[in-house]
Amino acid sequence: MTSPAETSFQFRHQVFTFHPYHEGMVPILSSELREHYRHHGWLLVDDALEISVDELRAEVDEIASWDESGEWLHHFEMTDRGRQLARTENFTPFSPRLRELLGAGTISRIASELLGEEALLYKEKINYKLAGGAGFSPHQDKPAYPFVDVVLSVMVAVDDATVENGCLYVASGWHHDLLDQDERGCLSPAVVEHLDWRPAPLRAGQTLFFHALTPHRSGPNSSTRDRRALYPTYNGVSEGDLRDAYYAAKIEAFQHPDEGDRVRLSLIGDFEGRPA
Ligand SMILES: O=C(O)CCC(=O)C(=O)O
Repeated sequence: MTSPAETSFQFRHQVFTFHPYHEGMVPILSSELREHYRHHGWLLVDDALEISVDELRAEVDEIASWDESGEWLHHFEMTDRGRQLARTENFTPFSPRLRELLGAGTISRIASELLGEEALLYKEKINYKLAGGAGFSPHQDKPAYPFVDVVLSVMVAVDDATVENGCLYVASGWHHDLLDQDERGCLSPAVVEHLDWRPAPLRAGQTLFFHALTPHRSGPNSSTRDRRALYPTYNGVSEGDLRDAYYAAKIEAFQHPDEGDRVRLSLIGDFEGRPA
C-alpha cells in the first residue's frame, strides 16, 4: 500500500457545455484535472449540473413522494425521529429529467473522460440522510458492485453536505487495490485506523467524482436539516451495459428480510441505520 497523498479539496472546474461523449472529442477536463483524479482517486467539479439546484431538488422531492408500488426501490430506516426514507434507487426509468441528466449530460461526459472510454450508467441512488439519519461505515464501493471491474462513483450534492450533517470523509490515494475487509464487506479496523481521513464538504450543486476503490465513510446527520445527495455510478462501455443485471441481482439478494441491528441498503453492510 502506498501512503496517502496531498488531500485538500481545492480543485475546481467550471463546466458550462453539454455534449454527448465521443472518443477523440475535445475533453472537458484539463490534463491537470485528469491527473489529479488519477493520483488522488477523486475530483471535485463545481458546475457539472445542467439544471439548477432548485430544479434538482424539485426532482428529488418528486421521487421521494412516489409510493411503494412501482419498480423503483425505496429503503427506510428507523431514527429517533421515526421511520424515514433513507434511499431510493432504480429511478431513472421513471424520471426523464434525471435519466437525461445522468445518462447524457456533462456528468456522464466527465465520467467518460475519467474512465477513458464512454461511460454507461451502472446504477443510481439518492441517499436522503434526512435530519437524524444514520451514517456509513468506512468502505470501498467496489465489493458492492458485481459483474464489473472498473467503476466510477459520483456524488451530486442536492443540499450542502457538511461535517455536522454527515458529509463524506475520503482517504486520498488508496484507489489502486481492494483493502482488507470485515465480515460486513466494510474496511477492517486496522485499515480504518491506518488511513488519513479528510472531510469532503460539498456545496449544493457540486459534484464529487471518486474511484469505486477510494475509501470513504460518513457520519450521521446530527443537524436539523436534511442532507440529500444523488449518486450515479458508471462503468466503461467495454464491460457492457450491466444496469439490468445489477438490479436483478440486488432484488434477488433483498428477497430476505433484514437480520441484526442494521437495515440493508446495499450488497455490503455499510449503512449504519436501524431496521424500520
Ligand atoms: O451518503 C453518504 O453519506 C455516504 C454514502 C455511501 O458511502 C454509499 O452509499 O456508499
